[in-house]
Amino acid sequence: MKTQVAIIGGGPSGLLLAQLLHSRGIDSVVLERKTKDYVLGRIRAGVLEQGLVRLMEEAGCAERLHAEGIAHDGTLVSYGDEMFRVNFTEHTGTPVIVYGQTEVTRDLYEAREKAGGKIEFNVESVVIHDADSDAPHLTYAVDGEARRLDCDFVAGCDGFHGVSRQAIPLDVRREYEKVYPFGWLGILSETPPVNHELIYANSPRGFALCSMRNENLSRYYIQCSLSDKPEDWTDEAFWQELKRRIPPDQADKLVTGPSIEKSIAPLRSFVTEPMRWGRLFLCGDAAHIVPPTGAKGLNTAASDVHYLYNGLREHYENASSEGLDAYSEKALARVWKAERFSWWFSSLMHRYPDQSEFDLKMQVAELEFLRANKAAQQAMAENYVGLPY
Ligand code: FAS
Ligand code: PHB
Repeated sequence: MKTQVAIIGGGPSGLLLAQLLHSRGIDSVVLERKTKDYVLGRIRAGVLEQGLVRLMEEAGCAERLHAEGIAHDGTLVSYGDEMFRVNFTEHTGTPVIVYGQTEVTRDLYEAREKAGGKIEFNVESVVIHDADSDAPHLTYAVDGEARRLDCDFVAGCDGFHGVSRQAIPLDVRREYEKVYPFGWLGILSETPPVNHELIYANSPRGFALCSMRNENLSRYYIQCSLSDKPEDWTDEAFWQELKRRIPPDQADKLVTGPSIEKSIAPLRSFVTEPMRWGRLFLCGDAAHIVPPTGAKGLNTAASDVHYLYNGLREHYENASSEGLDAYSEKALARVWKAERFSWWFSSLMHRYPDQSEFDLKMQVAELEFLRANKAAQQAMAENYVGLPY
């Protein structure tokens, strides 16, 4: 089989790229390791930057997002018994949109299927060949049948555990990593959100986040030990712990209910440089990971897709390699700013096992400064709603 762009990974990065390319008549094939249901069953991001919303519009997939997405003009930040609000719209003129990654992915799958897009599921043993030549190709297997896909370009959209990053030679690749000494235990419950906006809470017992998917589907997280397993936590134990970590007036109105999903995500900051090797381009989690505190994971994958899509479009429409040649540097410039914000907000809101009394004083001082200082809130708002592409 031959295509113009071979895309490894049928998550949001791969699907969004495929749909954008399709909108310009550029052919692609998506190779996905799992089934569509498995991909849609992963509960992940919940907050979209306007940049991703605009890309979904450009891809012709934003109808349900506009109908069901919830605009948030700000967020609450609590520490101890204190709480204040950071107003995104006041500082940036821009809200964020609360709309689950699952729904983004569902919309993209629906659009690809409607357009007759080529997606192969249950793909195994993907190997990238001759990425640093003018004629790369992939080999892989489906149900034990060996297959080959010849292409002009390869987009590595296969996430942190994919194969694309490994195709960049070790003597070329530079990796940067920070592993956090805790994870996030998250649950999904068919209950009304405790508040109409998100609450990020720094409590003596650890971090908590009150989020949502819609007016009757709530998403909550508490910082947990890396040794914890979801089955260690009953629903009741989770609710009791969450109530201890959020302000009392919020805890009093928290509506609890059975969890319909419960999982633990480890937190790490990770970046691979470069994000290009010959005709292989890494996108999204294949190249970088952020702690979810700043809601930057999915949104930084989107800016990668924006840069790569436009580079490929220029190649095919104007025979220009300018966008592709600038891809890695341009994507990384924004990736590192997302890494910084996610690290900063994680450092501000979590309790670390080795924190000294002085460290705790620094956290409170930073929170007090953020609470009182307009410039500090402006900086947080600009990063949270999304820096320019
Ligand atoms: P993805 O990992 O989503 O998709 C990669 C796809 O490639 C997967 O479908 C995988 O099956 C496939 N694949 C892998 N190897 C392959 C191979 N060899 N061959 C073919 N296919 C292969 N971000 C937030 O903003 N907020 C959050 O709360 C949040 N929570 C998260 C929780 C968890 C547990 C994880 C892992 C991530 C979370 N993220 C969160 C980040 C997440 O949203 C990612 O940024 C987003 O999924 C990135 O999308 P992709 O780059 O498409 O990678
Ligand atoms: C979510 O709703 O899953 C979510 C929201 C904001 C974050 C992280 C996760 O920072």
